[in-house]
Amino acid sequence: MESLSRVTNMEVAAILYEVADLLEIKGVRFKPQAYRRAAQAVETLQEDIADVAREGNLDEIPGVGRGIAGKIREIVETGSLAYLASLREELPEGVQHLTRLEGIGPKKAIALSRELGIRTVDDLEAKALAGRIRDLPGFGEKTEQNILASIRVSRTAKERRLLGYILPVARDIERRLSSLASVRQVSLAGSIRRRKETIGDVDILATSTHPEEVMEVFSTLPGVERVLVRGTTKTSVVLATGIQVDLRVVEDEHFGAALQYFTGSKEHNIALRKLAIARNWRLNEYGLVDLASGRAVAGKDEAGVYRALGLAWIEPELREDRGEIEAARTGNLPDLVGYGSIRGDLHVHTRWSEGAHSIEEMGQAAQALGYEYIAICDHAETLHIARGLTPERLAEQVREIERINRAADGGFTLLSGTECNIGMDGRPDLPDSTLKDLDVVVASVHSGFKLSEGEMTERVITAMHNEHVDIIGHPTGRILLSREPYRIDLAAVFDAAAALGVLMEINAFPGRLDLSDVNARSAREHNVRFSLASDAHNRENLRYMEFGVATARRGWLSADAIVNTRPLSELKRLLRS
Ligand code: DGT
Ligand code: CA
Ligand code: CA
Ligand code: ZN
Repeated sequence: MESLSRVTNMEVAAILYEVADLLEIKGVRFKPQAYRRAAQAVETLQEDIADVAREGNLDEIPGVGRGIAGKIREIVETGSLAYLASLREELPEGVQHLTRLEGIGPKKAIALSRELGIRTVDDLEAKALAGRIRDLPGFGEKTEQNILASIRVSRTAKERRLLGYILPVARDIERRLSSLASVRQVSLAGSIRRRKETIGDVDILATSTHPEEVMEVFSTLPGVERVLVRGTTKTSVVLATGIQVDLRVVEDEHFGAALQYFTGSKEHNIALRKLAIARNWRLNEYGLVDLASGRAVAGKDEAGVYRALGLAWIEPELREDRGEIEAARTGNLPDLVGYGSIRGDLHVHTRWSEGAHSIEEMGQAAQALGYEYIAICDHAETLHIARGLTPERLAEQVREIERINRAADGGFTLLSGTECNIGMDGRPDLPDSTLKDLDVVVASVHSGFKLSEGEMTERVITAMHNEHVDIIGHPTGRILLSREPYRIDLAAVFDAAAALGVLMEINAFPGRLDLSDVNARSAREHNVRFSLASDAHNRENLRYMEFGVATARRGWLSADAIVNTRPLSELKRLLRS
């Protein structure tokens, strides 16, 4: 067992992110991006950062240069970073809490801190409610209202975490528990098993011959900061990252019923219990019992519970009481796209714009995942913050892609592409003469989020009328836990997409998942087809595809609705020429 004091990848990443934030607040150029890229790489690293440090291989992590490698070594060895402490001292206290709010940049944060002595979000809220913000130079009443709105969004953010960041942590705990000799069965349950986009707490279920031993191991796992409840049937802990994990140890004969119950959702369970009551049965976490005879009808395995109620087994991703029970009763459950059904990634970035790796490196990593193709979609010129490509640079990139494809031994293809920006007038920020030579054109909104619904809808539909545009990237622009989607008439967009043969992206980046599950399902009802994409910024990010598949499954999608489940030849026919 490893020692408790070991820093986790997420803790290291958190320190690097804070350094990036503080440098940005100070107005330092380039360094914030370097720290953020390193943080992202550490966060998504497969290996344990402490091991990598011990082996002296830190600067082999993509995106981590010599300087930052030294900083990481210090964090791993001492648990903290002197550089961060000195940055914190230079800036007015609390500024970095304020800049986390959408719409508050460094200048505003420093003004709020210096002029009004605001140190915390709570204090900011109190002063905004008291009307004290509006009189500061450069603020005004509208800004005051926007600040209150941002605080409301960030409040819900505090309580939930992104699936993409929690699932690896949960799987790690699951693996450690299942390696114990006394443990017979282990499964994730709750929202994380349903692959909901955000997670309140992690639920895990196990059966064991020695529950006390399991609970002892669980409550002393690396990363556990506090034990909230300690019993032989339920133990709850809080990890250093603030995530709560509940472990329940149940009897083998109840495992299926407990798994069903603790997977939820609550709404799904309530609907299921109604079916039981109609048969004069009782359904709870111990099983399904016939009240007349007292006989147990089911409980050992989960499928048995559904079977007894006259239902086909329902995939956890569907258990939201959105029609899945009726579908299971009538044999109409969808044939969901599988996690292994994706043949390629249709939107990734490279070093040519804001990514961390070369085209070859992204290609090799994609091939290692078993993909047949990958589309290189770097940003175009107007997206300066992402070092977008001019038409000339893009033409150069296309030639480079062709060169690599020619040199390859076949079986894997790099597709040329772009993630161009949709201008305020709905035009892509690359000329048609450039777009026509690309295999894949993703067009996304990256600015001007404040348009009216009508204007935004027209803007995006105008972009779809450009015959070279294949895919609308992250179609609602939301950032989970931080930015609301922009206003847009999705039904109109979906109708246009179906008519024009434009694909809607399901962007799998953990903070996006855009289209969402619900929107994807609605798009499918409008006969839209989809592109699933990781939007990877480095090779490790390619693994985010899993969360896009989860979103598609929660949106009831089958493989046939998703173009990148098709082999390359078919894919090419499904893209607009
Ligand atoms: P979360 O943690 O907010 O992301 O969402 P869940 O779904 O994981 O909710 P959680 O952790 O409170 O409870 C786990 C499961 O236990 C939940 O999905 C269904 C079941 N459950 C919890 N409370 C109730 C309840 O009051 N009634 C019923 N029928 N089921 C419940
Ligand atoms: Ca939960
Ligand atoms: Ca729970
Ligand atoms: Zn984008």
